[in-house]
Amino acid sequence: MGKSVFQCIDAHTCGNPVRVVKTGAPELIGKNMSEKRQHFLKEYDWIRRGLMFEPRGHDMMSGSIFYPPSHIENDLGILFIETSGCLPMCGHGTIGAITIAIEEGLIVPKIEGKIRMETPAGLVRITYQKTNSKVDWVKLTNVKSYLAATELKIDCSELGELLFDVSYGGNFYAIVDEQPNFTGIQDFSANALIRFSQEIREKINQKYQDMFIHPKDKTIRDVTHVLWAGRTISTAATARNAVFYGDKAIDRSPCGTGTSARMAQWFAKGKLKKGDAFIHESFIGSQFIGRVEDETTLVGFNAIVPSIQGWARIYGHNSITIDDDDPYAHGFQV
Ligand code: PYC
Repeated sequence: MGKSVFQCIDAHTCGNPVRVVKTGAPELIGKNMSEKRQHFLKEYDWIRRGLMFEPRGHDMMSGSIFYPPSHIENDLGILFIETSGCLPMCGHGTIGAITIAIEEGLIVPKIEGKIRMETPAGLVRITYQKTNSKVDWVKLTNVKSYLAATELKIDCSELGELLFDVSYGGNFYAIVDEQPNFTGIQDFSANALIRFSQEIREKINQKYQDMFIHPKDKTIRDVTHVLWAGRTISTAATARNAVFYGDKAIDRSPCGTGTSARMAQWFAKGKLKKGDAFIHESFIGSQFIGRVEDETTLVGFNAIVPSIQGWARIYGHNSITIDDDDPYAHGFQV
């Protein structure tokens, strides 16, 4: 491979990193972003590892690459790269990537203030507000989200038996609500939540093997994220979470796909109605505004169309080299 140089723009969405690869990414083959995601994973995963893992990245690192859309009516396609792999959909990644794309002039939307974006999980519609050259906020209307299973049980060696639900919001989430063996995220450190998550995610995917597969795209499967609930910090917030992803990450943002999954769970349980605002607070206290935009169905499941609104700030322009003469060219994890 020799030496490859990637021009990147770094930002954070409500505290969680977003690294957009502006130049240096490969062309991908496929009819849609789901097929292009498979091509990338097969041939170019070294780019993801090099840009996301240490020493060029870190446990929370997350990024994206823009591609031309497959359909003329859409503005762009996006590939999400992350420490865990290539996510089908990423909410904080979308908010950060769109903020970068607009502020840096990387895309020119067909209609000012509106973007149609192809993701591996499906079409995401976006609106944003700009003041002078700055994007104030980005709102995404996400893919159909649904509650897939409720009141499942798993054993956690430190906490004991836990009840959890599984909900889809662009990724499959195990959602652990407050219960006798888990009193809420306010009572635990990030390191403890990471430890519990690593153990239960593996056990869930063993015990409930082949149970969580997207009804329309079999490449989207298994519980990849764990959402732990807890007491809010702000009285204005509806709920708070700590979302575990990758191998050692707790999302610093309220997590867009996690918020979508959470709203689908609440909607199915009658705790949220169409049109209700759902202010979701992250582990560090940053907030997204979620909303149930519509009720729908997804191959036999009752589903919702959720929206998420949040903000991002650009903090760096980076020229990153991945050179085969570097023993850590393709990154490492400890
Ligand atoms: O915002 O959807 C999200 C997300 C997924 C993993 C980290 N953040």
